[in-house]
Amino acid sequence: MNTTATEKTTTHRDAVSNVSIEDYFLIIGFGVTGKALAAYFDKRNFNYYVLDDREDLICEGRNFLGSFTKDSELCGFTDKKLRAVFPSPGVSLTHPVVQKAKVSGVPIIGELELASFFLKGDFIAVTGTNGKSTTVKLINALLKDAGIQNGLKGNIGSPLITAVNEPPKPYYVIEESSFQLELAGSLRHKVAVCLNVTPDHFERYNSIEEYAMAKANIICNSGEDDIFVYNHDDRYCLNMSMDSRLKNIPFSLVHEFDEGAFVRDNMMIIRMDGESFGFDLRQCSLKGLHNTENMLAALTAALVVNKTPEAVKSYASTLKTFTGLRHRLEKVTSFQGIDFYNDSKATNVGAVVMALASFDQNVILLAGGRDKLCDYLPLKGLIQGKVKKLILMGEAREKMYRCFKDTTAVEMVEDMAQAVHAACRAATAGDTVLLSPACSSFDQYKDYKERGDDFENRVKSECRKREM
Ligand code: UMA
Ligand code: ADP
Repeated sequence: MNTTATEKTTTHRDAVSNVSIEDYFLIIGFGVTGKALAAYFDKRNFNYYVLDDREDLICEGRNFLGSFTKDSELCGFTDKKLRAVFPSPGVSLTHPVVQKAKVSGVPIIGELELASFFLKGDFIAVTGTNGKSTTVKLINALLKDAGIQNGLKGNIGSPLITAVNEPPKPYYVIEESSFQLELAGSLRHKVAVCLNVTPDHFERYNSIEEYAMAKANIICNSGEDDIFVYNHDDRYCLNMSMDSRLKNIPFSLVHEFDEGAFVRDNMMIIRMDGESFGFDLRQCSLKGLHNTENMLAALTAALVVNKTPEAVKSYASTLKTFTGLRHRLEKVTSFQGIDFYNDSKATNVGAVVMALASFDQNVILLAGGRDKLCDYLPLKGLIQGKVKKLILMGEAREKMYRCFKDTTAVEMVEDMAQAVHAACRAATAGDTVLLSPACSSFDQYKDYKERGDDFENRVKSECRKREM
C-alpha cells in the first residue's frame, strides 16, 4: 500500500509541478469545486479548460482557455500539454471523459489531494453516511474555543483548495464524502474519523460494499503515527479498523474500552494514553443518541490535538453552547401542543431511522423527494410503531407508497405546500410533525436548505392562519 501511495504521490505531484505556459488542465464540473479550482489556477497562472455537461457555464477566469462538452475532441488526451484532469465530486469516475483520461494515462486528481500538496497543517478528516457536518462543525468549535486555529473545509461547502490562498492554519477539519474519497490519491490524515456506513448513494455505487470501500480510503495513506477514530457499533467501520495501520480509537454507545470513547451513567468517557476524560451529557446542548455518537467522535479528535486541563475545560464549555446545525432535526416551533421539526438534511434511510428513534410516537412524517435508489423497507417497523400518518411527496412518492401502504395511514401529495397543509389538518395536541424525507431534494429544490426553509415558512404561515 505504501509503494502505491508513493508512486501516486510522485505522479500527481509531478502533474502540478513545473507547469509551463503551454501546459493546461481540464476541470470537469463547474460548480463550487470547479470554480474554486479555476480560481486557484488563475492565481497560479495555470491554463485550464472546463467541461460541464450543463453546457451553460460562464467562466471569465484569466487563464480559462475554453469549454468542452462530452463529445468534444479534447485537444489530445495524448497531448503531453494536458497535465491532469480534475473531476468534481459529483462527477462519477465512469464519466466518459474521465474514462478517456484513464485509458490515455492522464492523471486524474481530486481537489482535496491537490490542496494537500500545498497546505502545511495537519488534516482532521471526517467521513460517514450521516453526522459528518455536525461532527466537523463541532470539532471546529471545540478547537477554536480552546484557542486552536483551524480551517473548516470540504464537503460542508468550502473546497479545501480555497485554503491555499488563505492565511495558513495548523489544522484543517475536513468533511470528506465518499465521492471525494474515491480520488483520495496520496491524501494523508493525522486524524481520520468514520462515523457510520449505511445505505446511500446507490445512484453512484452498485452495492454498500463499494460505497464502504470509497469511505475506507480515508485511512489508505495514513500510518501508525496517525489516529483512526471509528464507530465500533457499525460493522463497516469495524471492518475498516481491522485493516487499519493507524492507531485505532473506537467509540461506542454499548461497549466500554480501556482506550476509546463510550457512555456510562450520563457521562461521555474518553480514555486515551492512560488518561480518562469525562463530559456530562446532561450539560450538552446537542440531544439524541446520534448526536452522542457525533460528540464522542468529535471529543476524541479534539483530545488527540490537545488534552491539557485548560483545553478539556474549554471543550466542556463548548458542548454547553453548541446547538447543532440548521435542517438537522431542528425544532421549528410548537403550536397548540404540536411540535414541528425540520430534518430536511435526512436524505437517506439511516438518518430517518435516527430521527424516528428520537420520538416516542404520534409522529406525522413528511417524506419523499428524489429517490436515491435506496430500499425504504428498513423504515417499516419504525413507521408502524411511531408514525400515525405518512405524507408522501415528490418523485419517490409512489415507490414509497408501495412500500408503506399497509403500514399506517398514507397520503400522497404534490408538493410541500400540500404536505404541510395535510399535516396540519391531521395533527392534534401531543403530535409531532416531522419533515425527514429519506430522499434528496433535487426534484423540487436547489438543495436541502431550500427545502427546509420552504417547510419552515409554510409551517409558520399555517400556524398564523390557524391563530386567526
Ligand atoms: N456535472 C457534470 N457532469 C456530471 C456531474 C456533474 O458536468 O456527471 C456538473 C454539474 O452540471 C454542475 C457541477 O458538475 O455544474 C457540479 O459539481 P458537483 O456535483 O461536484 O458539485 P459542487 O458544486 O462542486 O459541490 C461539491 C459537492 N457536491 C457533490 O458531491 C454532489 C458538495 O457537497 C460540496 O459541498 C462541494 O463540492 C465542496 O466540497 C454537496 C453534496 O450534496 C453538499 N454532497 C454529497 C452529500 O453530502 O451527500 C456527497
Ligand atoms: P452529513 O453531513 O453526514 O449529511 P449531518 O450532520 O448534516 O450529516 O446530518 C444529516 C442527517 O443525519 C440529519 O438528518 C441528522 O439528524 C442525521 N444524523 C446526524 N448525525 C447522525 C449519526 N451519527 N447517525 C445517524 N444520523 C445522524
